[in-house]
Amino acid sequence: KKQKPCILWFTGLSGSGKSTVANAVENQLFAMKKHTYLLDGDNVRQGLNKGLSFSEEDRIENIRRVGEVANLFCDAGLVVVTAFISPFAKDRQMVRDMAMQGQFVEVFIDAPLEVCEQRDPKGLYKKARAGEIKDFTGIDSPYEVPVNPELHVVNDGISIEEAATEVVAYLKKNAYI
Ligand code: GGZ
Repeated sequence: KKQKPCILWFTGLSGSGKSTVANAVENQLFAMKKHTYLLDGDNVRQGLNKGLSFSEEDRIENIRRVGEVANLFCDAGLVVVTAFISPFAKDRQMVRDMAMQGQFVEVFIDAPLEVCEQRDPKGLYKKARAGEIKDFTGIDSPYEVPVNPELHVVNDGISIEEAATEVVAYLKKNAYI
């Protein structure tokens, strides 16, 4: 069966598991011989979006460009997976509006701030608390919780594989794959 291209737009706090779950989703899809492309805040900000800060204005531009690139890959027929905090509801709406009807799947990777802060894989929350990083999402910059995401994954107390399986199940159920 042919796959139907879509953009799997992951949103969530730093440390919520977006990138990890996105990677696991990609691996599961690869095993099913589906063609995917992953865009991740971590690497996109070192290349395409090098020079953009975490000010509100630059975050908007970060998300806008990613939305455009995601559309290109989607046009090429891929299941595009993006992993950006994308903290502002209006910016998520912007990329949704940029996508073709029915091709945008918003996936809220939901882990409580306390949990993310405890994980703190890169020590960024610690630095933000100490005032060494400013405008840090969840600390002194807002995260607007998605109101109507296509998929809400509570990534607290479940394994990465389980979280990824929820996403893949959604894609199957809705005939994307
Ligand atoms: C949020 C920041 C910040 C600030 C650096 N606020 O957990 P990480 O480290 O690996 O992922 C985070 C990444 C966020 O980039 P995004 O492009 O996803 O953000 S946005 O969608 O809001 O544009 C975090 C790191 O960059 N990081 N400074 N101030 N996250």
